[in-house]
Amino acid sequence: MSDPACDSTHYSPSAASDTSSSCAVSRVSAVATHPLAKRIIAGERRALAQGITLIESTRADHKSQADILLTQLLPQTGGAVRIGVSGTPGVGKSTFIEVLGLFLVGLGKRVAVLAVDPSSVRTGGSILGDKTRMEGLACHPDAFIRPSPSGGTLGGVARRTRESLLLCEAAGFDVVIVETVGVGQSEVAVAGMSDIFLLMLAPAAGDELQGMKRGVMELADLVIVNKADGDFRRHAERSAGEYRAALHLMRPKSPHWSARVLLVSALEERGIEEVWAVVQEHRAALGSSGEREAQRVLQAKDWMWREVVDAVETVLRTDVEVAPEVAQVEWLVLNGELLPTRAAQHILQTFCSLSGKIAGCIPE
Ligand SMILES: Nc1nc2c(ncn2[C@@H]2O[C@H](COP(=O)(O)OP(=O)(O)O)[C@@H](O)[C@H]2O)c(=O)[nH]1
Ligand SMILES: [Mg+2]
Repeated sequence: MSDPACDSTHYSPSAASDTSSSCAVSRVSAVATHPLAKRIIAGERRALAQGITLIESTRADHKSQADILLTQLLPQTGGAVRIGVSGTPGVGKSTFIEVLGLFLVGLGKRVAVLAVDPSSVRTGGSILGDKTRMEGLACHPDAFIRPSPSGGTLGGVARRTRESLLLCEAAGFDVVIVETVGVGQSEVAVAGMSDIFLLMLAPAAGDELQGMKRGVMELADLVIVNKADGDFRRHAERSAGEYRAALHLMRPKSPHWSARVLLVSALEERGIEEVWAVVQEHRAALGSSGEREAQRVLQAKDWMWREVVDAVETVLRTDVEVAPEVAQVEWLVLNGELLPTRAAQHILQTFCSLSGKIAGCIPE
């Protein structure tokens, strides 16, 4: 189990001393005064779980505590290999992450697994709810598994996962794996918080390849064709060839890296070492060229803008005075009675009139 006692532990904000102002822009503080900060830096799993619970909380006082904690921990972050893993349900992600995770802890690494799954509220369970497939890893003292925060928009879930990732880094995890189901935008979100993005595919017939979303392939640094075993083996080999050909036709994601394709059997634990070798090769290629740092800076900037856009949209859609007007303008656009550009201008003007209200409107 992934330390359920920790996961369900609710952090008590009363124990924390909120010394900094929540409105002023505070720069990164070198002093970790938050009661959880030192314990997280010391690698205490329970404190890490409590920190993540704080991040996931929707209570305003918890939010400001989480901000303080994150700001204090920021200098300790950035040290992990951030791996994103995506693929359709049933492709074998959980099985693969379990095997890869155990391989890595076997190498002496500390491994954290997080999930981005905005559907968890609808389906009633998280993609990491199937812990049975990660039992070995979940029990390991050098591993930490955290299911997707339940509920909310993709933006909200992604933000909390990004922040949890930073906490895991502050806690000294060497590798953070972020898993997501292949549901369009969540892949973009996960690719936007990873150093390397692994797309896991099943052995497929040629026509399935045709139907595959090109955009998702373009995000991949490494395509893993899983289930290359038993009767699937031949299919897997042929699919790998087709994926290679498809990738060849796409523009490489980076001047220093062209996407690879590997065959894996998570079930038979084959191909795992090769995956890790490619991750390291990718790391070396992007590290020496300075691209990884540049990519992380860009990701942080994108994250900031995502936050701004999400917050603005939330205000426009939820504010009691403005939301009905926005809905009406939207309706006019839907009926072809108003140009989208005019509608946008109108909505932005309405937004400007709201400036006094914005401060308290951080999404979720
Ligand atoms: N044959 C075969 N089956 C696999 C492999 N990896 C996973 N599976 C099976 O595929 C099913 C779905 O696996 P799971 O890891 O839960 O997929 P997820 O939904 O992507 O997380 C399970 O029945 C696994 O046992 C593999 O490498 N080979
Ligand atoms: Mg799974």
